[in-house]
Amino acid sequence: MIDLYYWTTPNGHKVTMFLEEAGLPYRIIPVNISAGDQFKPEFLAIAPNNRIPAIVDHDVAGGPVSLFESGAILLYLADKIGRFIPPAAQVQPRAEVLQWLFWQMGGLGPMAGQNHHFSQYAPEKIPYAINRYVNETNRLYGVLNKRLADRDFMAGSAYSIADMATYPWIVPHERQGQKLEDFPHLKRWFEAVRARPATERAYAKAKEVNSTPTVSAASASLLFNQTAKTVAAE
Ligand SMILES: N[C@@H](CCC(=O)N[C@@H](CS)C(=O)NCC(=O)O)C(=O)O
Repeated sequence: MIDLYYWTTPNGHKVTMFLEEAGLPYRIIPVNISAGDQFKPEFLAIAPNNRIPAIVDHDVAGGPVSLFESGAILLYLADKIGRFIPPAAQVQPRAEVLQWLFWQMGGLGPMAGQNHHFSQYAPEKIPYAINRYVNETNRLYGVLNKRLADRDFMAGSAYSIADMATYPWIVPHERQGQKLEDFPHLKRWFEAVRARPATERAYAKAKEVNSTPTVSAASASLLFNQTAKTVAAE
């Protein structure tokens, strides 16, 4: 059994998408980041960065194993079951998955996250910041669109953890100031991933856990005023 520390945000969806694809048994432990659950000592013991998702895998000899960071979790789980990433012996096919997984982790996720922040949540509308992140998101959509022009999925013909990492960050494309019509190959891929039964189950599960927006007037100060003091040892 895998314990998934989860909230209903893009980085959380990545892991439910994987677990639903894989058919691995798991238990969701909601970490309501709007209410401050991410600062509870029992969560910080597993996820010292006070961010979801995190997992504890009890089904390991000598375990349990605990992990935070969605990219690390996807890679660990894919290697665990030998699916959604080729094995190390297939050097180039595995590298295709890794580079696009890390492209999402280091590029699309952080840039789209700042896009959401400055376009929607910042109390001050700062045109420079909004343009910077909307444009950077647009550039990344263009890179992905080009990549998908001649292959079904990001790493090639097989659905992989790179696709699972990326899809939840394309779901809010309207909030990111992007039009999927401008990116026909990305749109085709997006619709194909959306139609996968495991994706549908993952998003249905999210609705069971929480149906309210994570960022509200009440939660904004908790989410957007964090410093080292917030996570300092007691
Ligand atoms: N790089 C991290 C980012 C995780 C992350 O930003 N999680 C957000 C939700 S999508 C969170 O837990 N936020 C809580 C907070 O800001 O206190 C990952 O991919 O796991």
